[in-house]
Parts: sequence; structure tokens; C-alpha cells
Amino acid sequence: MDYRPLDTGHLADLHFPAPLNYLWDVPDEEETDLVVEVVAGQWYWSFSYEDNYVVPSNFDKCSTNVNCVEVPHGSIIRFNINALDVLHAFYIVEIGVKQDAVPGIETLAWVDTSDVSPGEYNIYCAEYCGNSHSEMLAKLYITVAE
Ligand SMILES: [Cu+2]
Repeated sequence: MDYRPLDTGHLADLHFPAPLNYLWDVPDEEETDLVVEVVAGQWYWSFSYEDNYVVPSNFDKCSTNVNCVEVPHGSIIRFNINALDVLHAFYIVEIGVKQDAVPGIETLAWVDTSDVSPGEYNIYCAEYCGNSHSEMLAKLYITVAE
């Protein structure tokens, strides 16, 4: 039998798909431009900015913080995710970010909005959470701040 040792030179050529970066390449506090608190409940998402955030004057996409959040383009956004009742999962489909929302445990997800175009993105719940699970649909607006 032909025996060929593992050519470790090729290990350096391994490339991971970009979304996997989200698993370990977590920005620290100084790199984060904005923290958004996310609360999942049956059956909605609610969002709030960190206390000292000055909301840009042209942010007008959300009339409520329920199922709607607007964040600046060109920024590293950290989502601190909590669940009120049962398991949910925060899933920004087009950006490829998904994170469990767990009662009693804060989880986190983050997005560098420099990597995506300004516009409207869907946030789904990706964990079955009861009767109206399929209605847990929120909008993420990424806007160039003025
Ligand atoms: Cu759900």
C-alpha cells in the first residue's frame, strides 16, 4: 500500500466560511461601536440601544422598538440577547448570523455592518417557541448615519 504522510503545508490553505468567524472572533468592548440589547419573548423581539447612544437624526425607520431596530452602517454592532420565557433563536438570515436566546443566560451575536449593504434585513426566530413562532419576524435596518 502506498503510504503518504499528511502534507501539513496545505493546512495553512484551509479557509473557513466567513460566518464561522462569528463563533470566535468576538469584538471586545473597545472595538464595539454600539451595543443593542435584544429581548425575545412569545412572540416578538424587542430592542434597546445602550444607554449613552446618541441616535443619529436621520434614523426614522422604526416607530417602535418592538420587532424593529435601526443601526448605523460601517459599525461593529454587538447584540446582547436574552429570552423572557422559552428558547428562541435570533437569526439574521441574509447576514448569516444566528444565536440562541436562552432564558436566564445572556448570549451574544455581532455584525460588522461595513460588510453588508445599507438596507432592510429580516430577523427571524429560528427555534420553535410555540403557537406564533412563525410570526416572530423583526426588521433590521442598516442606515448610513448623518
Ligand atoms: Cu420561535
